[in-house]
Amino acid sequence: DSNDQPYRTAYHFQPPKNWINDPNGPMRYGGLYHLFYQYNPQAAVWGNIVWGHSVSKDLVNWTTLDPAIFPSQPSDIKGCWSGSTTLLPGNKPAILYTGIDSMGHQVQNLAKPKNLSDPFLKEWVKFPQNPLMAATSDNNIESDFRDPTTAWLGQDGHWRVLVGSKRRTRGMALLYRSKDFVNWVQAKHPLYSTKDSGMWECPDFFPVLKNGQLGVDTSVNGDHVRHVLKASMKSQDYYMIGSYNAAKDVFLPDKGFDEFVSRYDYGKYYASKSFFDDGKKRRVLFGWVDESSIEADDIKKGWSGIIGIPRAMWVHDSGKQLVQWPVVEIEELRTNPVNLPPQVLKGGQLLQINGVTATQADVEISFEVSKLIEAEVLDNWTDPKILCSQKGSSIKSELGPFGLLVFASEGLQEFTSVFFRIFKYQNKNLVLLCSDQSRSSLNKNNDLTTYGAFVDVEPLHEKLSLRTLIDHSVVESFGGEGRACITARVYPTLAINDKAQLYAFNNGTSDVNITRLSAWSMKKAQIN
Ligand code: DQQ
Repeated sequence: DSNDQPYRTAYHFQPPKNWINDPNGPMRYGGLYHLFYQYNPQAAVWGNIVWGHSVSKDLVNWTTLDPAIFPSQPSDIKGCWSGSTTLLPGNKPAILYTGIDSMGHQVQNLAKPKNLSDPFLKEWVKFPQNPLMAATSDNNIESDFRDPTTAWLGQDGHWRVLVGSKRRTRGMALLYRSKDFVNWVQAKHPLYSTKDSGMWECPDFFPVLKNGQLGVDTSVNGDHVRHVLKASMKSQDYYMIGSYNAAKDVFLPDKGFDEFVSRYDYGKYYASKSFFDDGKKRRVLFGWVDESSIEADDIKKGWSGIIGIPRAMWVHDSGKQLVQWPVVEIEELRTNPVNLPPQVLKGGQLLQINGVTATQADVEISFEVSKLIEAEVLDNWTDPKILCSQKGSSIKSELGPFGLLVFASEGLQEFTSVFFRIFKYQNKNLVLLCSDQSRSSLNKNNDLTTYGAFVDVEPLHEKLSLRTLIDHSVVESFGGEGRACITARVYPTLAINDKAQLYAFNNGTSDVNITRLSAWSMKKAQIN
């Protein structure tokens, strides 16, 4: 009940209890969405890892089934770690996953459904020949050879798959090829590697259309697509956009993408995985959103880890970045709309948004600024996260901060602020989006780190839009129509249940216009 569990999410996915981390092998099969995830059946902390399994008709409501993959062979007896599904010809799913063998080594294993006519795919049969890939002496056999991707089919009829690894400090995606999905041979060169990036966890590699928002199957290649390479490292999911040279089997990042700089999300979001949804013809992304609380508190509440709202993902018209947006289905949960008329938000003004359930809401707000001459000048490029922590929501400038105060307690002892600030940098306008957790809870044991990202919008010609999904302990924000995403976890002690309040605020000295403010309470999804 929500009084004992004020932080439990109402529409972000989580199993009934215990620990989860990475989403694994998402796919659509027989009209159902399948989501697997790293799961500890015994406790709210990492350990005893199996593949938890849940299914959904709409990516919103989920039914949890028994774990699909759990230790049972010498090749996975110490754990069933991350991996992916591939749909083989004839629409036959296959799971490639990392097993921890009896020696503690990381190896790659194959499993297939026992009964293809069961839409729930409850039972999975492991290949007796497992493991199908073991590290060679080159790779860091013991600790760094894991997380196979969805495989793709080349023109030559051979499958390719990536496995995350590193050589000394160089992170890389190792490439393997197979004719029959059983016998895999390592290619001489990795698909791609970068120096000093460390181990690449959970790589993902897939095509995106150059134009438009639709997705394509993972095996598609040609002039009409770009390729995205994503790797998880240093607690963050980085990506590059580039092209896949199928003849040489290498990835070539576009100009400006020669290093891992761009991120799916600039908050807490890790080990994500995408899949092609052949129902709605889109690419959908799932990501793990870890807790920001201490382990003792996770044990007390009996669970840890959630999955971010599934996001449709495509390339922005500029070609320079990806755009992510919550799948449309989530809007079915919207209820009791509150629409405020366009209005001026004065410098220093706090505008309460009444009539929505402030702990369980979807808010869309757009701002327009007229006097950009007043933007603060930034002399040196600074990491946006550092800029956001130096200039929190209470530090005034001429233009901003302005945005939303969520999970605000009466009297504002607690609040989380998601806001914009505009700078002038090298004579251009630079828009910063921040998610400031520093005042989110009186319980200072929580990780209260502030997050920040630049949003590639031109505030003179475009609205500054922000959509924030609020869900008890989640603040999942999409700035600039999905051009910058920041997810945060917060654990207010006062601003819980019906005590939480929601505001729009402008802490700058100049007025800004709110051109749109729509908010909805969100119904509880049927999860579990
Ligand atoms: N989590 C899994 C690994 C992966 C890591 C283990 C990423 O396979 O590299 O639970 O969070």
